[in-house]
Order: sequence, then structure tokens, then C-alpha cells
Amino acid sequence: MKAKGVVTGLGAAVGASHDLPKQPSVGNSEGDAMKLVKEVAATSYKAARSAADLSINGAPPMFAEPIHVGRPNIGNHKRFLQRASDILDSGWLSNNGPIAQEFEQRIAAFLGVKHCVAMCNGTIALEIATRALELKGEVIVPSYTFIATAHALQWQEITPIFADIDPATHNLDPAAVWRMITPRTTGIVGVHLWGRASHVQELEAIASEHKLRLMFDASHGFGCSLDGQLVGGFGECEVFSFHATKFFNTFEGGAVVTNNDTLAEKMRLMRNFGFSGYDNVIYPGTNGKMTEISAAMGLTNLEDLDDFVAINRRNYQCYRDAIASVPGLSLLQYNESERNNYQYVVVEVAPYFPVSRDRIVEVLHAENVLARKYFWPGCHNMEPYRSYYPHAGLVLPNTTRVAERVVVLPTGSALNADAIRGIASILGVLALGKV
Ligand code: T4K
Repeated sequence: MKAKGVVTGLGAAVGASHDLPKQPSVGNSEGDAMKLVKEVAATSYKAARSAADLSINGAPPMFAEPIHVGRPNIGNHKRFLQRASDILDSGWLSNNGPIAQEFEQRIAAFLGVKHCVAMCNGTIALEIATRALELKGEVIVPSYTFIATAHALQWQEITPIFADIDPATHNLDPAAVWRMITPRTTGIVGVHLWGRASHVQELEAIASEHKLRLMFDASHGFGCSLDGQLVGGFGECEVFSFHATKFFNTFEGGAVVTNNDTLAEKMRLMRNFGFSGYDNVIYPGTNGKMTEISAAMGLTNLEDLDDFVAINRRNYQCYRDAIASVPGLSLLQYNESERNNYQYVVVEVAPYFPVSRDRIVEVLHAENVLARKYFWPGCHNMEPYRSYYPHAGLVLPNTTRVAERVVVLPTGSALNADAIRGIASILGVLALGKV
């Protein structure tokens, strides 16, 4: 079913010209349709043409059910259920079992790194990685990231020092990093925000000049590359989140990947209470183990990764075409010469757009489009950092500006081209300014 009309200012892109194939029936070699998250109810689609069509003005919402940012990408059900059944039969559920080990090998091979240390989630993986690197004192991080990046440090009484971002990339600005270095600085945690790689070379140069340890929070970057090399092998180690909402998920999960044998060994001990065999603890540790069922989900999803990219890419292109002609909105670009997972559809609202970013989100929510304001208001404006460093914002002008302007839109298998055009038509109405 098509969006019903074309909104002034949106141009032909929102109309019928870019018919993309309907999904989500992605076939596979076993002749099984891959069952993805079901599409949003098509019966409620319409295109908004004027303010009167908007739910905030009394019209019915465009979608009958909520469309979330972060609906999971789920691979072939049959293969997952077979693995789940095998796990139950085996009676081996956790503690570095055979499926978790296979998962680690597959991930390391996929990323082209020596070691993958699978964990129960990305936050614990960050904590273990920073601890294994013996970070202390002050560590430089962006404030424009999910709170876990900062909390993983604070949890260990390491002081996160927030450096500003490059407004073009939304990643740490190397010059800002350089300015925040003090005699207490021991490391830098870069974040590949939205899956777009950090300024890796520049950060490496700073780290090497100042003898700092460098690691990356690669939670968004699974399957993304920099200069053709997949994220995973940069810095001393990189940390992934495999949370349900991530491009690649294991229900909950995470991993630290590294080419450093000693570091990998240390992290394996740390994630298992420091146990080296029965009754022999040789290191302080925690419980960071990945379960077998999570690893089974990971193996299944890894097999369907190309389909996830194809769906996200198709959605991204559809958004790009539909939003291109809305003045004052720009879609964050992915470098098409790199590998991207297109998991985040990020729109920046120009200062001259007639409706505020917060009002855009309010209007979209009323239509059941649960757009998000990631990563507003920035970690430095959340507790405990807001109380600890009330003036941090003074050195974070780009963080403040970007965090106030970004809207993240839903993508994934729940959306088809009609739904995306419908969402774009709401934005087109807002561009007219009469809401
Ligand atoms: N570093 C970075 C840069 C990160 O982005 C994250 C996580 C981490 C570290 C930490 O990794 P983990 O410890 O989480 O592995 C979500 C995720 O919960 C969080 O993992 C993620 N970043 C962050 C960017 O987004 P919330 O609080 O904004 O949204 P949440 O979890 O409520 O999910 C969003 C929507 O997704 C829900 O409203 C509904 C939908 N959803 C969610 C789940 C869990 C589903 O449809 N199905 C589901 O199973 O944090």
C-alpha cells in the first residue's frame, strides 16, 4: 500500500516514484523465509498533507501501533530454535560453553582480530576492558554518547573527562582531546558513534605522544569499516555491545576484541571471577560471562548479517530520498566507500527549521513514531556528572549544539518504504511551520 499523497515541499520523493521491494521475506538457502520482526500495521498508513492531518491536532495517529527505534534484527527462527534445543539437550548453559567458544571464534574471524572475549553485555565489557588496561585517574571520553561509556569508568572511580566532538562526525575531536590532557590522564576511550569510525589515526598519534592507553567503545560499529578495515582492530582493544537494540544482537551481550594475547588472557580471567581451573582464583574478577543461548542467537544473527544490512540500507536510502527536499533537515551521511550497518537514521534539525527538535519528537510520538533524542542532553548533563562538573558544558559547545538538534528515526525490518514515506510526510508538514 502506498502513502496516499505528496506533501508540498517534500517533492516527488515522498510520492510513488521510489518503489522499493516489500519485505521482510528474505529467503535463504534452506528455503525458509527469515522471520524478522513483523511489519507495522499497514492499514493505518496515510501521508500527512497539512497540519490538520496531524495527531496533535486531533487526527488519528498515522500508525496503529508504536514504531520503535531499536526493534531487534532477528535472524532465522528455525536455525535459532534448533540451536536452543541442542543447548537444552546438552545441559550446558553457561561458563564458556561450546557455543560461546564457537561464537568467539566466528566473531574474531569475521572481524579479522586475534581474540574475541564474549561478555554478558557491553557495559561489563567496557568495565573489564578499562580495568584490564589498568586505566586510573582521568580518562578522556566524549560526553555525546550513551551513558554507559562514562559510567563504566565512574563505576571504577576513574574520572571521565569529557572532550568535545567534531560537529561533522559527532565523534571525539582530536584537538579537543589534546586540550583535555593533564598529568593525571591515563587513557582515551573513543566512541564510533552511529557506526561511523572515530578519528582513529589522530587519536593514536595523541595516545602515543602522551603515552596514553587508547581503546574504543565500538558498540555501534559492528560490521562498519574505516579505510576498508572493519572496526574491531583499532587501539589496544575495542568493545562491542550486542544488546537487543544493536545492529547485531545476542539478546543481551557484548565483547572485547583485541590483538593483544596478554590482554585477552587477563580479560578471560576477569570475566570469570579470576578462576583458573577449579578452586584456583589467581586474579580479582567479576561475572561477565556470555550464556550459551546468547551465543546461539549471535551465531544465528551472524549468518543473516547481510540481510540486516540490506534492510537497513534500503530504509536509509528511502529516508534520504524522502527527506532530501525538506528544508532544514539533513540526514547523517554514511561514507559509501566503507562498510556501514546503517543502524541509525540520524536527522539534524537546522536552527532555522520552523519547529523545535523537541516539538518534532512530540509530534512524531503522537503519530506512534517513537523517535529518540539520542544522546541528549549529553553525559555531562546527567548525574553524577552534572553535580560533579557543573561547568563541563563550557568546553563542550559542539556537544551541546549537536545534542539539541538530533532526532533518531526508526528503522529495521518493521518498516517498509510506505511507512518511511509516511514519516517523512509528517516532517514535510512540520517544515511548513503551521503546527
Ligand atoms: N556504549 C554505547 C555507545 C552504547 O550505545 C551502549 C548501549 C553501551 C555502551 C552499553 O551497552 P549494553 O550494556 O547496553 O550492552 C538503548 C539500549 O538499551 C542500549 O543498549 C544502547 N546503547 C542505547 C543506545 O539504546 P534506551 O534506554 O535508549 O532504549 P531501550 O533499551 O529502552 O530500547 C529502545 C527501544 O527499542 C524500546 O523503546 C523498544 C525497542 N526494543 C527494545 C528491546 C530491549 C524492542 O523492540 N525490543 C527489545 O527487546 O537504550
